[in-house]
Amino acid sequence: MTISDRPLTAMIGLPDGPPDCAAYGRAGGWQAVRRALRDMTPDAVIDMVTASKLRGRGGAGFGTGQKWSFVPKDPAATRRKYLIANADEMEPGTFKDRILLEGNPLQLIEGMIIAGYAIQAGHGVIFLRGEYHLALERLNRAIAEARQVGWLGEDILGSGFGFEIHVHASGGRYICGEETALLTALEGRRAQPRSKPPFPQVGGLWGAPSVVNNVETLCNLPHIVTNGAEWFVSLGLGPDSGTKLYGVSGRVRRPGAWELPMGTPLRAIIEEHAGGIRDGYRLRALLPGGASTAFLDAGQIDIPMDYGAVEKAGSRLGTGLAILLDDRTCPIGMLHNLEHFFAQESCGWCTPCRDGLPWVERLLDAIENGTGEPEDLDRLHDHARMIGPMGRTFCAHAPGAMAPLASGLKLFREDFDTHIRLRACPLRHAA
Ligand code: L3W
Repeated sequence: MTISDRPLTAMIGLPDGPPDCAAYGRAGGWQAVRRALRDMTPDAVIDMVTASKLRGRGGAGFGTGQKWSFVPKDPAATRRKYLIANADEMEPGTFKDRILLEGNPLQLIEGMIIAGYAIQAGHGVIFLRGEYHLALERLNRAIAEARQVGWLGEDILGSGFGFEIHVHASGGRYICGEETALLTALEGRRAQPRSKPPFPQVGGLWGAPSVVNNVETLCNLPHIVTNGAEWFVSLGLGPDSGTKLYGVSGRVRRPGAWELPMGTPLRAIIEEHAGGIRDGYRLRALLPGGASTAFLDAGQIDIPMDYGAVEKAGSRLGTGLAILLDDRTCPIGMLHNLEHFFAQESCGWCTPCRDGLPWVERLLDAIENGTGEPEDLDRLHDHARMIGPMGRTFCAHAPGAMAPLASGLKLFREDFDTHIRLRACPLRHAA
């Protein structure tokens, strides 16, 4: 792979740490913002990003150009539109945005100026996970330097376009990553999701048109504007364009994250990049893109990791960072751990989620610890049926929580039965 085949991480991991404005420029940075602000209209930038087929990298995969196109084009409203980078990376098993934030904050800043210009927003906000202390320090340093040399502020490059960026460190709840809860939190209120529509692009922060894009999505923009939409499309191996930060955690030889062509087969990610499963273990199943995706069976690892292929296999690409389950880890224990997280992170606004998730957690706790009854399985199925589909709860939190449960109930049926019959975990029983 040449450097231009992994544009997002080409400047990451340098011996001197993240580049400053001058080093970033010497390595090809700032070309895109120059091109966009000097030679392109905002609509031409939106058209280019639409043609690149860039899709949101936070999990949902919505078309970026299409999302921007919903923002009203009122020139007088420039100061009252917002661009928000969703850097609240709290999805279990996911650590891709952290690499981009810590490794090259200027790439995100350049991407945000381009996005801000495209939608004509005067203000950008980076909503950052509260625990990302190093990223906070590096982002603030990079923003201050960019402001000092004129990449941020009034009238950038004499274009008449001005843009400012502020960093907001999150109070630390998973729900803040949901775009409408994020907006509510930014307004200084308790982070509860809002109903959509109105979508943020029309009525977002303080009611103003706002776009919320994931960090990885925004980091792709300088490369698209510099190299063109066709180049970006050519990077993907299948129907989706660009590269993706894929990752693996679990019992592999080299857990980590790697920038690879979009559509790289899951097997190659696990075996070549993560070094394969550790000796003495066997792969049983995996969550392809974070805790809120459905389990895939070990026999499905020949699928390409693109949005359509993973969906066809019964799950979602999600964040693209897989969590592996091996044959010596109890699947009920893993599910219990995941549902504990989801129950704890429910915002409490709607009853099915607030009451349903702790109930699921208690049932899994009982089964794992040998006090479960056969009827508990029916109760778990009922929960998956009742709060799994979208629309039964206020936001996607409970449906996300039910994705591993519903798929786990099918895939690990025997494990559930054995736990209930033995009144103990068979793995612990055998040890
Ligand atoms: C205008 C319409 N806009 C959809 C926009 C919407 C949003 C985007 C996606 O995220 C994902 C899930 C998990 N008119 C629109 C429209 N939009 N229809 O498109 O929207 P949606 O509703 O499909 O998804 P969402 O609720 O925004 C759910 C992932 O988030 N997740 C966690 C992710 C965690 C990380 C991390 O830690 N880095 O990313 C949890 O559920 O994968 O796919 O902007 O406005 N008709």
